[in-house]
Amino acid sequence: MIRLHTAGTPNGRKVSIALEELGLPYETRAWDIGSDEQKSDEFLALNPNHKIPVLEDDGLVVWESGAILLHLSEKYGGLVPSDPAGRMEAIQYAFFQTGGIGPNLGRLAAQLRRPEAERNGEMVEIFLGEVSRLIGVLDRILADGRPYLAREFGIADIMHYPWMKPMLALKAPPLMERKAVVEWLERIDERPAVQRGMAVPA
Ligand SMILES: N[C@@H](CCC(=O)N[C@@H](CS)C(=O)NCC(=O)O)C(=O)O
Repeated sequence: MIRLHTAGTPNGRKVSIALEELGLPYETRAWDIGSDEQKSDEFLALNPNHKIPVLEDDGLVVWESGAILLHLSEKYGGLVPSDPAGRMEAIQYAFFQTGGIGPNLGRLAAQLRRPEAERNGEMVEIFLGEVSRLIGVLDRILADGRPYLAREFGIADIMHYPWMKPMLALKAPPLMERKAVVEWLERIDERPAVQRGMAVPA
């Protein structure tokens, strides 16, 4: 039995997309992170770092989205290239996302959600600058014509997509000027399993 502990956020949706892509049956438990439900004793027993996503899989508890996607790939097969170099490339992009686009876009979005008068202008400038730089890095990588980051669709793309999809929907300027990134996101957009994963939790 697979149970996904999640919320309607990009990190949670990485895992629902992976589960949908792999065609695995799973149960969803949605936590209200707006009311700090993830800081309850019940949640802390699953993840002492009080963050979704958490995956329970036949008694094994895994937290951190990158680790969860690797677990799913290793146990069920798929989403990571089978050759050693391709596998390492996919893992490299997963780490790149959790240390790059994830925290920087997350902090930028947290600033932009505040009323303008309450924003910290210096923080907005720092996070926006880093997000723009990271999108430029992805653009240079994708400009060689590869369809997906680790060439085959998989965890490298899934780690990034739910974070960058809102920027695509908003036609955010630092993204729209990066043609290869926009085309890559549009390619991922078309996948039915991605669309189903993005609708979790219902
Ligand atoms: N590095 C973690 C980040 C997880 C994360 O930041 N989750 C957010 C929601 S997207 C959360 O649960 N925040 C609640 C909190 O920080 O208390 C991962 O990739 O799984």
